[in-house]
Amino acid sequence: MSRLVYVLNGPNLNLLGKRQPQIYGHETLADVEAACREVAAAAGLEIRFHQSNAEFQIIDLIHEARETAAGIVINPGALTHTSVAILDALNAFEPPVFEVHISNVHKREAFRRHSYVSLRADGVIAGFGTQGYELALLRLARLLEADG
Ligand code: CA2
Repeated sequence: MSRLVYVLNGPNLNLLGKRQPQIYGHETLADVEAACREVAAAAGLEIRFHQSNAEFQIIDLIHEARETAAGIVINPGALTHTSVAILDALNAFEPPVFEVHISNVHKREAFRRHSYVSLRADGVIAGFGTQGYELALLRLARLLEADG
């Protein structure tokens, strides 16, 4: 049984730790990747960690995940609020999908409260900072254990 999890990050998340630390904190995306790798290794998961500013690349990665992955953790960035195409790609992916937002999107502008991805996600984490990625990976590991 696959223990491979795709951790996908959308537009502008490459700027993490470099701008707007009051909203997104001081950790860089490289820090997030390192923390995810540590949690994944301890939980017996393998991860593929990606960031792209291009919607089509995220869709291609979701398609790639369909072949091999046991789950997806995705922070689609602003595409959360706009992308029916990412929703459609996730709808074609059967294993669990967890949506992560570093900030509490419900405490911000009204347009951030709507997520196309939440129509597919099995769970949503928002406002837990970059720790949200780690929590989503732990949940996936638990679900995979239960599956045997
Ligand atoms: O809170 C989140 O994780 C978001 O997905 C981040 C997106 C935003 O559009 C969503 O509404 C909520 C923005 C990602 C941009 O990240 C930056 C990080 C540092 C500096 C500038 C942008």
